[in-house]
Amino acid sequence: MDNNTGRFALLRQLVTDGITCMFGNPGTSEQNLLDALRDPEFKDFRYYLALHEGTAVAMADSYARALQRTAVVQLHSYAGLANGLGMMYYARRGYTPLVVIAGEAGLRYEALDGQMAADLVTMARPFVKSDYNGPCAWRIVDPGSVVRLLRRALKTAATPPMGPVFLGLPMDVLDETNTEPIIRSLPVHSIVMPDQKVTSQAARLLAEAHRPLILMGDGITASGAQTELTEVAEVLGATVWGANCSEVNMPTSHPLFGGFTGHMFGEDSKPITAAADVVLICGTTVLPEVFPALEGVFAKDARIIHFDLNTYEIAKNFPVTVGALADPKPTLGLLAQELKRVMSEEQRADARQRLQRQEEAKNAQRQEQLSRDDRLRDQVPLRASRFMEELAKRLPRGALIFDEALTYSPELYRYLPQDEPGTYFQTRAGMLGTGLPGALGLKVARPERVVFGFSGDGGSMSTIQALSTAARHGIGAKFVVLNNGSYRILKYNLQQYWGERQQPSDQPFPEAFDLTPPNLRFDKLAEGQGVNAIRVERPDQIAEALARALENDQPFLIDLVLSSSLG
Ligand SMILES: Cc1ncc(C[n+]2csc(CCOP(=O)(O)OP(=O)(O)O)c2C)c(N)n1
Ligand SMILES: [Mg+2]
Repeated sequence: MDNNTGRFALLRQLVTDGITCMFGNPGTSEQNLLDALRDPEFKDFRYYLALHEGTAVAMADSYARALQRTAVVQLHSYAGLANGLGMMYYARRGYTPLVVIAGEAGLRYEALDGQMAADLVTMARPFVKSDYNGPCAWRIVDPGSVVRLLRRALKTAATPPMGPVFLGLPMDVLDETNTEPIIRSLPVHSIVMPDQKVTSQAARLLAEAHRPLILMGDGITASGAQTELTEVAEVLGATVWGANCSEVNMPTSHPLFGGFTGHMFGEDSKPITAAADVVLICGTTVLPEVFPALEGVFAKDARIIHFDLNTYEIAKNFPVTVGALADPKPTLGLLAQELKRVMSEEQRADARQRLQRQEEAKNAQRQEQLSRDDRLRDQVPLRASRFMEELAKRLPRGALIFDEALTYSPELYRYLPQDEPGTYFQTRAGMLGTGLPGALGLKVARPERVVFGFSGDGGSMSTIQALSTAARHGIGAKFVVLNNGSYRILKYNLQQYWGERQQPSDQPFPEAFDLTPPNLRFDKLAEGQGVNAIRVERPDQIAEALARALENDQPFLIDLVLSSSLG
């Protein structure tokens, strides 16, 4: 093969940057790139074939999250890009570093408006990360700038605040001779801290709080600031709530971890946020709900402190008292020191009391939930809590979980606390179908670990072809499909809508909220794609199903038939 063209240079740059694989779905306008991948030079580079672009991007997202490293996705022309855009938005909301590439027929055809001609850069722009210069989507138009632009893409994706970027690859440009040097691309260092005056002011305000609250999200994990965040919470006796929180940003079994503010309704999070007199916000958006509250989110005289690497999020919707460009890890570390220095004996005693009260309330609530689960343990149709209880007894230490359990996520948290950073990953941004490919990306990233992915029946049907990727590449993730025959979450949400309008909650739901008929058989859908599976309908079948799932390192699916009741 004539290996001095742009397509080879592009692959060499990826390898130089430590990229060892690509997720994708090819078409004719990427044939030259796929053809180059056959060269023995790239024999160690893996191409994971996904049979839908949503699956490819979602796999790349969780792979990048698990390794905290940029992932590369290859899509086909406008058609493949369009199919992948929803998952790119999902990655953007979670700051996942992705380089998405897509081929085009060639610059020489520009004037002809042929089949598949489309402005890929404009299509990608609303779905990629933006920086100072606008949305990070580019197209290579000169054979001497293939590597230059790829390096820019790699650097930009990995520079905080991270996110997906796009690069359009006209075929003819990649077929030209390329002599660009291949040099490692490095992210821009961004460990920045506000100056001492700012952290001191924040510490003073927080020390005086009677009802402090911390709102945090995935910016904590991106910075590796879990320990510092927990320390600040402990010193202050402040309850911590996750918002846009899809990773282990704080051990969830910690007494001061309050829970998640939720994805849907501002009216649900308002009682939490409005009760505080001083709020520390770090590494999150305020607030990420679909229907956020427009007013009254914070108490009238509350002091708001927001430290973030994404300055766009600071005071985006509500005024703040102190806002600063800040990397969470060093900034929270310094803040904890400063708090210890300035807090009076009385303030410390109050903080200890708050911690104790919160611990008691959390324990009482947990006991109540467990005894409710206990009453439902033996029910048929099954309750998710029974399955989670049995799984918790058998799950090996260090196992990774991908959670698109949606309406069953509370049961998942209850039995499988998320305490160890890097072991738990949740869907976000309202994107459906992340569960199956999410588990696959985790297993590709961490093949030595057991990986469980949870997904609803609705979510699973969106990306069901992910199972064929598992079988083809021998990716031994375990899938649990929570099969309740419905889009159950839509029913809860409609009930809330009715409630807000003083309408009865027992009206019939739209028929489109039910997935039955037909009676979906996920065990058969799995077997038809080369993945072994079992259907579980009764409590006494759970143990065997889990034993089979865990007996080897092959992919395996559990079709868990659950009660669809809204209780
Ligand atoms: C691409 C896309 N289509 C539709 C929706 C709307 N939606 C959100 S959740 C949901 C249903 C989820 O059902 P399932 O996965 O079965 O979980 P359950 O609610 O039953 O727990 C739908 C249709 C969406 N968020 N994204
Ligand atoms: Mg469902």
